[in-house]
Amino acid sequence: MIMNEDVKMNQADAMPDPNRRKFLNTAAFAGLAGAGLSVGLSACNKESAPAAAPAAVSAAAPAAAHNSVHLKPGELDTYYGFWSGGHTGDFRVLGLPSGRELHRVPCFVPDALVGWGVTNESKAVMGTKPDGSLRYTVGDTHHTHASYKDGNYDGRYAWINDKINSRIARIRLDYLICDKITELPNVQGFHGIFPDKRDPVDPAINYTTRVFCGAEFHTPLPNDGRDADAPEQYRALFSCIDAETMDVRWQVLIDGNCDLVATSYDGKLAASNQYNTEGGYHYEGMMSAERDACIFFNVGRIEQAVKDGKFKTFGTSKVPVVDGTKAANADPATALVAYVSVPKNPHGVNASPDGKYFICAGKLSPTATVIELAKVLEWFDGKLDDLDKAIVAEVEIGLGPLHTAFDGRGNAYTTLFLDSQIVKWNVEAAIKFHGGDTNAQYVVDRLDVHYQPGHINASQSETMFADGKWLCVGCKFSKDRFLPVGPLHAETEQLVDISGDKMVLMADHPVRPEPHDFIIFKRDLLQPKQVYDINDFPNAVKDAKEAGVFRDGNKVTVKITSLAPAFEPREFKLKLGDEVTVILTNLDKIEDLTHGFAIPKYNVNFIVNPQETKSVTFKADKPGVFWCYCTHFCHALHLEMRSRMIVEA
Ligand code: CUK
Ligand code: CUA
Ligand code: CA
Repeated sequence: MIMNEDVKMNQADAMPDPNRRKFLNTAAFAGLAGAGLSVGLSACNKESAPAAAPAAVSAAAPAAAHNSVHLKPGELDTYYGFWSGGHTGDFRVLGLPSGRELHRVPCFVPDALVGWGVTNESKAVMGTKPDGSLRYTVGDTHHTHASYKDGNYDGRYAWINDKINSRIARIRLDYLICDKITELPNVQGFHGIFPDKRDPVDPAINYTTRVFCGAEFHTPLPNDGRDADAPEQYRALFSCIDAETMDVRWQVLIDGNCDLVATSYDGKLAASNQYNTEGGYHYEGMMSAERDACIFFNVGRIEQAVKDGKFKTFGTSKVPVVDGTKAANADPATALVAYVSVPKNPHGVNASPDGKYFICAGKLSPTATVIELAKVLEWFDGKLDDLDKAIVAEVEIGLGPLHTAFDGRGNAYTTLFLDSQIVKWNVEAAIKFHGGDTNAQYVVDRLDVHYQPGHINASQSETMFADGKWLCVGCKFSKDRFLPVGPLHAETEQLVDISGDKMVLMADHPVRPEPHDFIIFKRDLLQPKQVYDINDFPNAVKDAKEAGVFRDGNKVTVKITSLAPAFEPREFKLKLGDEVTVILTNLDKIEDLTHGFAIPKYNVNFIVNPQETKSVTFKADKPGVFWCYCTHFCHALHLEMRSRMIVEA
């Protein structure tokens, strides 16, 4: 707990502009949100319900008694964070509480450091056109989540979405590399993603075997140019991916759209919030209804329907698609999906760590909706007459609620985009208030953040072991928080100590736009390997004696090894017009001993980590001498580490 005197003093120091909230709210309504949004929100300009209003705003300054974010030199972080990179199409690894970025794993977009999109191996993962060039070179990652076992992370895999081209990438957590990418058929705007936590039927499978993917944009199905102006043909698909093979197992045809995705701890339900149940083409149409929905998928029933052959397919895709439209799912006894109503354009659906609730944030409504999973299952069992009775709370929490995290002590933390705040609220108290107990004070605390927060997450929040220590919030606008660097501002990732009653803002970190979602978990849940196994690479050059030039007509394979400070061979000859494949194995076995391999004028650069093998293929179309050189500082003779490539005219 902070002493009151400290709060006053530090608050004065830390908040130079006491009027910024007024500025932000005005700006948010006039500029960020647009006129239409302020109409949608007019109801919540009035003072909200008594319980929602009174909590004082937390101090914005750190106090010595709280968890320190300052690590001594050489000291290691206690948590890992996995962050989505946004436009850079990558996956980032942070250490917390320091906030230091430790690693980037390229997935959807080429990366010059590791040679992602340059090497044959990475191109095979990314996907190529018939001419061998990359199918896509842009990406937009939003959500990343990791595989589970017994309700906690098991350190096997993480997944991340690419919204632009509807791709899902898997990251192997033993080496922190992307090893598979799948493109979802008949999907545009693949947004929400979440792994399951156990099998709905087989109790022995208490770990992740599926990943669910939501389609945010509705399109004509099939989308082949026929039905652009036929709104009744527009639908979205919810997809299930096999966690091991990364094949698409099945899809569900739904009304409306998907946004974020959540899964239950018992494996029986997956859900997605829906903001465009109207099927609008433009934002006015997408916000015309007072309520939208959270759609629940009954995983066991869907898979039985697929087994029973009750599906169709679209276009050239062979993936079975079951019918999840409202019309086909009115009868609970046979329903595959259930549409629970949620106020206007919800954003975010998050599973509470006690396994009982999913929470949808209102976005255009100042509310959070708490849905009890046991009641949704009762509806499927024919024991609940009205599906909306699964809503156990719908309470006002503030303006523009988006995403929610948990502390494992019964509290939820929701970002308020328009208010530029985090609101901490107690879920059981909210349920009591909703049930008629107007004395139930569900809002516990509020904290100003800087500014316009989107995603939020807390340490272990997405597991059964939420520990209520740290919370991070991704703020979409940094405004005055950092030195100006031109028109493009950094975003602000802020770290908050949530171990006490009051939230305490501990640190600001600039981040290149635009990351969205992230998870935070204890460091002992991840045990990455630091040296590859040479036998994992079928094309490895296992000994310097195997190195050399191997010619078959004009197809040439150059086998190279690296062992600091030399490549083997030290030089090799090619003929103009040769089709060349360079295979490079790094024979160094020492941790951290990485070499690079660049060929001037040939657009080649990649690295090989200890015991790793990579290859590149190119045409020898420029005669001359080219110094292939090591790009990764490895040795006192790093600059001398070269091999001479001679292309004879
Ligand atoms: S969305 Cu980014 S703030 Cu793509 Cu997860 Cu909500
Ligand atoms: Cu090898 Cu630098
Ligand atoms: Ca809507």
